[in-house]
Amino acid sequence: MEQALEMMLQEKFHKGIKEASKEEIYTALLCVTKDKMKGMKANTGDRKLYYISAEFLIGKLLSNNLINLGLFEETREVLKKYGHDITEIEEMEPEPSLGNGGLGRLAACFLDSIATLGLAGDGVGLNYHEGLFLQKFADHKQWEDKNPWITENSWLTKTDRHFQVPFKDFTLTSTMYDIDVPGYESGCNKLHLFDLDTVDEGLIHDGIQFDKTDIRKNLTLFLYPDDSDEAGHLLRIYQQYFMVSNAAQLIIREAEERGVNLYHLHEHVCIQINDTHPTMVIPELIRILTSEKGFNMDTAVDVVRKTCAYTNHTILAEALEKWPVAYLEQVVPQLMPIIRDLDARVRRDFHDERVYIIDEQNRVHMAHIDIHYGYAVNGVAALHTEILKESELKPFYDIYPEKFNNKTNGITFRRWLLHCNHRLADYLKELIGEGFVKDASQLEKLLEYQNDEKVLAQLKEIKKEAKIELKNYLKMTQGIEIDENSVFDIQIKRLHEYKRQQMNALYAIYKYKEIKKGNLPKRPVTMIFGAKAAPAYTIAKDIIHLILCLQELIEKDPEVRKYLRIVMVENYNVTKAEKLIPACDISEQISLASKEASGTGNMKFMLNGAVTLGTEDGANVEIHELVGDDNIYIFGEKSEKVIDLYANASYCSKDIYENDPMVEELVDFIISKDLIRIGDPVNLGRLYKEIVGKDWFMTLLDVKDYIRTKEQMLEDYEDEKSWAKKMLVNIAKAGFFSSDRTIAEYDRDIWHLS
Ligand code: 26Q
Repeated sequence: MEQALEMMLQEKFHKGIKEASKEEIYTALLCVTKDKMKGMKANTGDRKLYYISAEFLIGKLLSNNLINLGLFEETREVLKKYGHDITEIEEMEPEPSLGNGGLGRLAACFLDSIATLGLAGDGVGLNYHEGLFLQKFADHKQWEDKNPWITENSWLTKTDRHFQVPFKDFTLTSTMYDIDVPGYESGCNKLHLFDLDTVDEGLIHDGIQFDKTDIRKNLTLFLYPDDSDEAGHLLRIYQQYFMVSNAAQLIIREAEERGVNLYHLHEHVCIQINDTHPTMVIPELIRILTSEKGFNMDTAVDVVRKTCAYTNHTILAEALEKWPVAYLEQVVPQLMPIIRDLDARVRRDFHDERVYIIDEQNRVHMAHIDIHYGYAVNGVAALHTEILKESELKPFYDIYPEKFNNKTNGITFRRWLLHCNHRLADYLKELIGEGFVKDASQLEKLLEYQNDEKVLAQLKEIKKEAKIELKNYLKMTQGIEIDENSVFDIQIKRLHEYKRQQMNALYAIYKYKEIKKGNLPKRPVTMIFGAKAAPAYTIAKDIIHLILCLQELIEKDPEVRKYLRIVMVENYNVTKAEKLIPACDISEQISLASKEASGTGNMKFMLNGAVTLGTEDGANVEIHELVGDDNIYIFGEKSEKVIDLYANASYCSKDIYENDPMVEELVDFIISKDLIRIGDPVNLGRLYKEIVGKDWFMTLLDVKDYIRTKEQMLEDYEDEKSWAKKMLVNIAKAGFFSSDRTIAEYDRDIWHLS
């Protein structure tokens, strides 16, 4: 590495390692690493997977690529020798923000595990120039700005693959960019990101505003542009079709290059559809096979059905995509005859309007296309899959029980342990050997040490060091100084009412009032939030406003801030997650039971020795089963009860508010003089009204049990040894949540690549 780096620096900047700036070293390391990956062998196999996703939240790549190439330690030492610190070099890399949250990060973890298991599988998505917006706080509110990440030297490699993508009024020529995906001690795969040469950042003004109708210039500017209006919806359809038409053409081209007989495509190709966003790949493939490759419709449908599999990530009705026929006619009229034909087949075979593709309001149900015309449907955690089978998708499960299966999500331990928590990873290697890196189940060897006081003390020490590092980072980035001896209680995830950040805010109000009354906690608590709200999601932004107002109220109150702090981290992203997660004591996983399909942050926290405070929702259920009652804090109503409340429309937040003085006092504080003095009465008033009058995600149902349980947790934290044992058990049992396990299951049950 030393020689390669030295040569690259000379070539690019005429400098040696010692004199080069951090930026120059970063750039040179990027180029050296790219060269090394070029020389790697590609994973190959008879059947190749294409994982199509509108999001790939890959995070910074330098360190992870070095780890997977087995070059990280050596590089760190070389840099150290010349007086550079690799963590400072890492900071130079811009984070590609090609995702919103869980679904995009899952796709990135999957790419890492697919490559690591030596499977032939590439990602296919879009090269958004600005990705997701950059979040800024001012006036205690979220503001959005553009977030450019593509610099002259980046991980992208421009290829000479181009395809023609036909829309109603014009045809666009695409360009394919590739990012290498090296496996850990294994071969290399690719992430293919399609783009348009004509896209123009100059279209953007006033934050993230732009002309939504100029498709040639805007198509790949942003991830999910504001979809609050019709032009936004149409642009989303343009993006989706551009993505899948390129994918379909690439898949067929590569199959032909491999000499595959297209009538046997399914034996050599498998397509995973990540949520419904890439669903149009099904009619697009059928269109190409019938109009260009001489297939008749029956055969095309049959081959495509044996090729495609679908993953569902949500049961929120409002997140299930249903496109008006009129929109599709306006953007991709060539698909409509095919979609109508697919619908007619369903109507012929099943006399149940709940499973039709086109409903009586003339909307196309994208998930219905996936389920009828794919060969597998999976949920992302055991509870989620059961809910799909028993309620949300029951009519489909009754027709195709054999298609449904569960694949509990996972995370890559390379990023979420080896990279983000070197101290813990090194200590684990010392204790139980390196085997766990490739076989995560070996983490259970740690259980032998659960009563070993030295080991328990060392785990606490590692946590303390991570807390100090986070403290320094927050001081540097946000000018806020927190206390490493306080309990770090962290909720980081997209802002959504179902995730119930507002319930956590009500806890903050509770604690604030207790401290004011003189009921002082034994140890200070630092509540940390990180969350972006969709730009058009008004209530989500109001919740951010509440949290920022509470933060300010407490910061200005010398009496309270000794015992309670709130920090809302600005522009939460993968890079920040990597700093927050190792430092966490209490992992907040408090969604309304039945609403969080899985969650993956919950897994990252447990792997890094945090204890979960959560509802019986998503993968929390499986975490609970693995660690047992003593090592997790569960509260709140169960999913059956919640589903029942929705079915009977029998939840009434106002009843709880009016009949419980404690709840009333907490909610009233949102519009108290203390907060209105700091914040905006419009935002706070609207949020107050929402919680009292609607509370669709039932905050008030669980808030008291939540407060009680968190208080218990804080008390238990004081028993140092028993808390450290909980940390140890959580780490030891996290092996199940390795995405290597998840991917091995996808391969065994769905993909059959190996
Ligand atoms: C749909 C229609 C129109 C516009 C946008 C969308 C849209 C965009 C993004 C719908 C859903 C998403 C993202 C969903 C997501 O991130 N789901 C999460 O997936 C994780 C991985 O499976 C789970 O762990 C989380 O529980 C789930 O919320």
